[in-house]
Amino acid sequence: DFVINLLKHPTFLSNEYHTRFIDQTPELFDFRPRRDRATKLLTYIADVTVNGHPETEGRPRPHAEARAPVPPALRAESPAHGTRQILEEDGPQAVADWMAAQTRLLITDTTMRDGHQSLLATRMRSIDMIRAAPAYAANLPGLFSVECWGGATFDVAYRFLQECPWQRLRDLRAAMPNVMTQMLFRASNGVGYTSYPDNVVAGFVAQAAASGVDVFRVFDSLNWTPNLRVAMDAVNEAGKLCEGSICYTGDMFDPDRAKYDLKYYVAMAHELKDAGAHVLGLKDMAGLLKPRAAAVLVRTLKDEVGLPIHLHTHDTAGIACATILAAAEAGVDAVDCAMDALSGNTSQATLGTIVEALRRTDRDTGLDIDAIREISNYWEAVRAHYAAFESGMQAPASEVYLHEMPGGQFTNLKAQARSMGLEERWHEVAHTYAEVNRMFGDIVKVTPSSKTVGDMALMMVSQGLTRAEVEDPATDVTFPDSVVEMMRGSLGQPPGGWPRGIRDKVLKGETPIEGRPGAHLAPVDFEAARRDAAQAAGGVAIDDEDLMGYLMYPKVFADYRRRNEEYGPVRTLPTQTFFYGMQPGEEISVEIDPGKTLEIRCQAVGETNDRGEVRVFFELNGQPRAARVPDRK
Ligand code: BTN
Ligand code: 3PY
Ligand code: ZN
Repeated sequence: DFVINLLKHPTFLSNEYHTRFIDQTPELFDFRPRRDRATKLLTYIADVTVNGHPETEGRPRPHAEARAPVPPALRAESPAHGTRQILEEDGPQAVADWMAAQTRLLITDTTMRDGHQSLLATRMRSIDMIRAAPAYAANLPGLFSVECWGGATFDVAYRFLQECPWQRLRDLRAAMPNVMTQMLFRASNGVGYTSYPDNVVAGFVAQAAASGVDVFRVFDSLNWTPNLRVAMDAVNEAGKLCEGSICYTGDMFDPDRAKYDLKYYVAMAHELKDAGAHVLGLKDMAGLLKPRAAAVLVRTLKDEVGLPIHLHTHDTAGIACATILAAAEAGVDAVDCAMDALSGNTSQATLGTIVEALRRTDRDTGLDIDAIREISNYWEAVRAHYAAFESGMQAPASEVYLHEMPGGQFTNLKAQARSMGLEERWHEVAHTYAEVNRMFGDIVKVTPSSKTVGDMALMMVSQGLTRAEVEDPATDVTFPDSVVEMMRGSLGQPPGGWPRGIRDKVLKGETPIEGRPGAHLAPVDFEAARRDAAQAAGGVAIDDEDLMGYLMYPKVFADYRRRNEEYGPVRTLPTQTFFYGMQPGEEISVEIDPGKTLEIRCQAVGETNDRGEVRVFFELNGQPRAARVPDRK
C-alpha cells in the first residue's frame, strides 16, 4: 500500500521530491481503502437526508409542487454561427468592428452569473446551467454573449456548492460552441477580495482563456486604471475580447458630487482605450445610472472615445429597462439583460421585455421571443428549487440611491446581516453603509471595496457606533481587517487618496503603501505552489486549473478537494437531492460520466443506533446498498 501511495503521489510523480519527502508526507501512510464514486455519493445523500444541508437549514423550502426543470427542445440540428465564430476566425478587433457596424441592439444574457449572484446569493449549481446551454446555442444564436463565469461564482462553487468552477466553464463552453462566453474579472483582485501578484493575475486570465472564456469584462474596485493593466494585457495576449470597464457611481448630474461627473468618465474611458480595451464596459453595478444620465454618458463616450459600448445595469430601483432604452436611443452597442424569470429587482433588466420593446424599431434585437419564453420557463422551474437563497426583496426600492449597494452584494450582505442577528435592522445597515461611504471619501463601491464598506457598516450597527464616534480620535475602535487593508493601500488609491483623518485612525501610525499594490507583491513560484496545494489538499494531483483555484483561495480550494475525496462528484446530483437528500420511495438518475448513469432509489432510513449512527438503505442500479452516517441532529 505504501508503495502504491508513493507511486501515485503527485510530488513523487513530478520528480520534485527531496530526501525528507517521505517523512513530510503523512498521507503516504494512509491505507484506507479507496471508495468508489457511487459509494461516496450514497454517503453524501445519506448524510444530507439524515442531517440536512447546513446551507438550507432554517430557510424557506421549495414548494412541494416545484416541478423538475425540463430544458427546451432544440430548434436547430446544429447551432448557427454566432459571435464565437467571428472571434475564432478573425480575432477580437473584428468582433469590436462587427459590434460597431450593427444597427440592432446586441444583448448579453447574464442569468448564469449576475442574475443568480444578485437574486440567489450566487448559489445556482452547474448542472442547472449546463442543461440549459444547448438551448441557448440552438435557439438564441444571435446573442452577443452569455455571461456565465467570474465574479462571486468562482469561490461560491468551491466553498458552498462543492463543485469545480473550471469544469462548469468547460462544460458550458462545449455546449455553446457558437456564442461567446463572458466572465467578470476584478483586475488585480482576480476573482478574489484582495490584491494578487501580477503573475497570478496574468496566469489566471491565461487559464480562463484556455478553459473557455471569450469576453473578459475587467474592472477595478476603485476605478484606478493602473490596477487594470496587468489583467488587460493578459486578455490581449490570449487573443480574447478585452472589455475594459468603468464603474458608474453616484449621480452624474448632482453638483454636490462633482467628483464623478461626465469629465471623470470620459477621462477614464480614454485611459482604458490606451490600455488596450477593444470594447468599453459601462458597469453600473448598483443600478444608479438614470435614463437621462445614460443617454448623455453613452452619446458623449461614443463621440469622444469611439469604442463600442457595452452597458451593464441593475434593476434594483425598477428603472433598468428605461435606462437601457435611453442608452439604446443614444447609440449604445450592447446591453446586459437576464432571462425574465431571473430578472428584475437586484438583478438585470428583463430580457424578453427589452426584445419586445425594440421590436420593429431600428434597434430590433432580432432575437426569437418564443425561444426566450421557453428558456425563461426553464429558469422559472430551476429558481423554485433555490427558495432557501431568496432575499425576501418583494419590490424594487429607490433606497438604492441612498445606500448604493451593488446588486451582486445585496443578497450576500443581507445574509451576512441575518447571520449576525441584524436582519430586523436591515434599513439601519443600509443607512450606515451610506454613512461609511461618505466617511471613506465617497468611493466606488464594487467588489472588493463594497465588501469593505459592508463589513464596516455591519460592525457599526452591531456595536451601536455612530460615524462621529468612529471618527473621534478619542474613541477606541477596532476596525475590520478589510478596512485596515484598504486604508493601507492594498486595493490601490481612490482619486485624491483616502481622507487623512480616518486613514490615520485606522492605521494607528503605520505607513501606507504607495502606488500600485501589485508592484509590491513578489511573483509566485508556480511549481512550489503546486506542491503546497497537493499537500494542503491531502496528496491529490493538482492540474493547472486547480493551481489557479488554490492561488486565489488556498484554504477554500484545499477544503473543497478534501471533501471531494469524501463525497465524490456531488455536482452530478439533482439540486433537490443536493440540498435536501431523498425521501423513502424516491428515485433519481445521476449521470456521473457521459453515458454512465446511476439509478438511485432510497428505500428506507433506519433508526439511530447506540453509537449515534444511522443507516440509510438504497437500491443502486437495482442492487441493495446501505450507507452509514453519524446522526448529528
Ligand atoms: C458546506 O461545506 O457547507 C457545503 C459542502 C457540503 C458539506 C456536507 S453536506 C452533508 C454533510 N453535512 C455537513 O454538515 N457537511 C457535509
Ligand atoms: C462581482 O465582482 O462579483 C460583482 O458582481 C461586481 O459587481
Ligand atoms: Zn452586476
